Amino acid sequence: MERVLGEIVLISSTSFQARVDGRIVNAVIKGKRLKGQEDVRFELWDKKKVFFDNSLCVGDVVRLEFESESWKITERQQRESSFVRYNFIKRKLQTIGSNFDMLCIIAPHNSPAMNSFFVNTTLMGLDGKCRIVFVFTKSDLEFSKDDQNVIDAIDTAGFESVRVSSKSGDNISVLREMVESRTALFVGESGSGKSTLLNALFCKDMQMVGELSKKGNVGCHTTTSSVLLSDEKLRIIDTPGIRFVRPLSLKWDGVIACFPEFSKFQCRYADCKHIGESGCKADEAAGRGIISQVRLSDYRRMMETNDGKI
Ligand SMILES: Nc1nc2c(ncn2[C@@H]2O[C@H](COP(=O)(O)OP(=O)(O)OP(=O)(O)O)[C@@H](O)[C@H]2O)c(=O)[nH]1
Ligand SMILES: [Mg+2]
Repeated sequence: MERVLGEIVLISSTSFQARVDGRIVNAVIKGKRLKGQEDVRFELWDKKKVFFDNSLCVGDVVRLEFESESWKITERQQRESSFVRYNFIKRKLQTIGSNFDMLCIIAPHNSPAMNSFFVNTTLMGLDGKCRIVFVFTKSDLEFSKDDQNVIDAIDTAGFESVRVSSKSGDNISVLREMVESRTALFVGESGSGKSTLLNALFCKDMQMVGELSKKGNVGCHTTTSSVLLSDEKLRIIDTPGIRFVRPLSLKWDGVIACFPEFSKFQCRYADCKHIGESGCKADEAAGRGIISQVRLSDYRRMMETNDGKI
């Protein structure tokens, strides 16, 4: 019996597509339960509260065997990194990609409108260490001073960012250089231009692109499942649009790691959560421009959304 390692490149409702020795094969899970390692995220998430939906995701490295004329997946290897989001329908956290070494958080300058809450809280879905780049798309469109503030706040917080336009070609070669020789995971709201950007980077139509809805100027969920696309130089995981991560049961260390600039001020109590406790210095720091007011507001909104579950 042939036994090999492969990687999951696409998941459909009934089976998986895996790349094995450079070719794509269809495979199913052998037996009822897949053997596998614990995920990296278990360090950051409260194991007692968290429910994960899927046993496999795009990017997973798996062991397969060829048996009775078909490929069977017998085991998943430990994930080096992963990205989760809360699935409102299934009421579970769902892993949408793994084993990437670059996370691109994609937000449009406009159309749909810049969503600072998305920009400032999406990093919470990441588990594992990797290069993080905020990609602000559609730079050919007009944007407001408030939108500019959101972008500036990301720079001030110390994150890497790039502004691109798939339409005019602005900075596409800069981003291509950044993603080359890496595995990049694209996450963003529906309509933010992820698939268009992927096509621009590959210089060919790899993914379908959707129009925005005429009514709300929002995306129409054109990409419906994650997919790993690659050529000799690029490896990019395109994902379906997400509204926000909602990191229920992410531990405090995981939350505060997404706001590294909050270490620039010191509150009276070391375990201050910056949500109005006495001796909290967050507002003063925002007033003095040490941290951004937008990021502090989004942080507090996220803490409320999570119902104090952190
Ligand atoms: N003006 C302008 N429009 C863009 C740009 N990039 C993408 N668009 C438009 O934005 C719309 C949505 O693009 P998609 O690439 O389908 O967005 P997506 O993020 O993949 O959306 P989902 O698959 O639904 O998650 C399309 O109408 C694109 O033509 C850009 O750089 N400038
Ligand atoms: Mg898409």
